[in-house]
Amino acid sequence: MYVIRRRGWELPERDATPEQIFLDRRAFLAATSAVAATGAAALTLSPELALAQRIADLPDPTKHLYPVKRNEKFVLDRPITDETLNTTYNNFYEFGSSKTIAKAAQALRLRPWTVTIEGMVEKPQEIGLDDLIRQMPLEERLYRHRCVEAWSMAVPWSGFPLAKLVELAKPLSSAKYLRMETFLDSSVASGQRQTWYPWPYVEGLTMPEATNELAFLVTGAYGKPVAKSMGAPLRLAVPWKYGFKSIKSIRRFIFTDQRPKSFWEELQASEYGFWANVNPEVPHPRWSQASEELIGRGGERRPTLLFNGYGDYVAHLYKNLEQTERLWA
Ligand SMILES: Nc1nc2c(c(=O)[nH]1)N[C@H]1C(S)=C(S)[C@@H](COP(=O)(O)O)O[C@H]1N2
Ligand SMILES: [Mo]
Repeated sequence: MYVIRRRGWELPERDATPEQIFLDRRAFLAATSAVAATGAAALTLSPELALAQRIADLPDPTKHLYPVKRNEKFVLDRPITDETLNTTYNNFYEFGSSKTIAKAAQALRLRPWTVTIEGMVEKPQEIGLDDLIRQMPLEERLYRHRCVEAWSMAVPWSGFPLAKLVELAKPLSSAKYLRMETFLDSSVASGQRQTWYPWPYVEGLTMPEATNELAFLVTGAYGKPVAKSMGAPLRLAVPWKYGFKSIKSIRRFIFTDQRPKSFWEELQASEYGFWANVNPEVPHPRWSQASEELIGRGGERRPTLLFNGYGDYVAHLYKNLEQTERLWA
């Protein structure tokens, strides 16, 4: 007998009615094969199919690890953003270009999930996500998040330092960048059928950025596994950079000597550069970056801080860059 728990946090509050749904094996199999049989057609999601897809989620074997211990070093200057708001106001173009993708993102299957470590490393590897999570030192960090669109949130992330994954990967000294890629599966991600976008979503960091103390791989938020809409089951948080650098639902880590061209840089290089360090003095070509709106705070605005307030950790990384380099988005 399969016992499937439908987690309230995976859904907008208004849809989270039954706490648990119990199904017998036949119903479970019927639900799964209905999804398989319809294939791409499932994307136009009838309510029944949408439900079937949620029900077909496999159990999360590392769910019991949360909540994890908070690292008190990272403190906020503003309240944590309301969880419901944070899980329903998202940029996740794989599921659509509006902010209301939470429902569509429920089609994402989080298990099985493997990540690959490739490129300029001692030995390429493929690791099951839960095997990776079990090897990593999980902690909670409160970080500010500043979207290039001039809004911000404050998030209690759970996860582990990206530096620990780099350690596991054993990159060669010739590796200068870490390129990351999101999953590619247009049968679950309706946005990926919009072929004018350069899928998969790509982001990249220099090696000193990737091993900086602040760079954090997120597996959870709000004391539980991270919500699908926020980039489950594995996303990045680089809080001194604009939000688009924090790639969601990562499948591939590729060590390389070629500077990665990101999804947004590919689309519009004049607006979204490689560095994307938060800087109130450099406006986006179409709007000012001097201040930001704190989402969920009744329209409250605050002056934006250089490096989003994280200069003590990262300013040194950019001291020796040539004048010609574009430091900012
Ligand atoms: N794969 C992927 N990652 C992504 C995006 C995306 O569209 N696809 N959007 C980025 C942008 S612009 C922001 S602001 C953050 C949003 O994260 P949140 O939904 O947790 O607030 O995710 C970033 N990571
Ligand atoms: Mo963003």
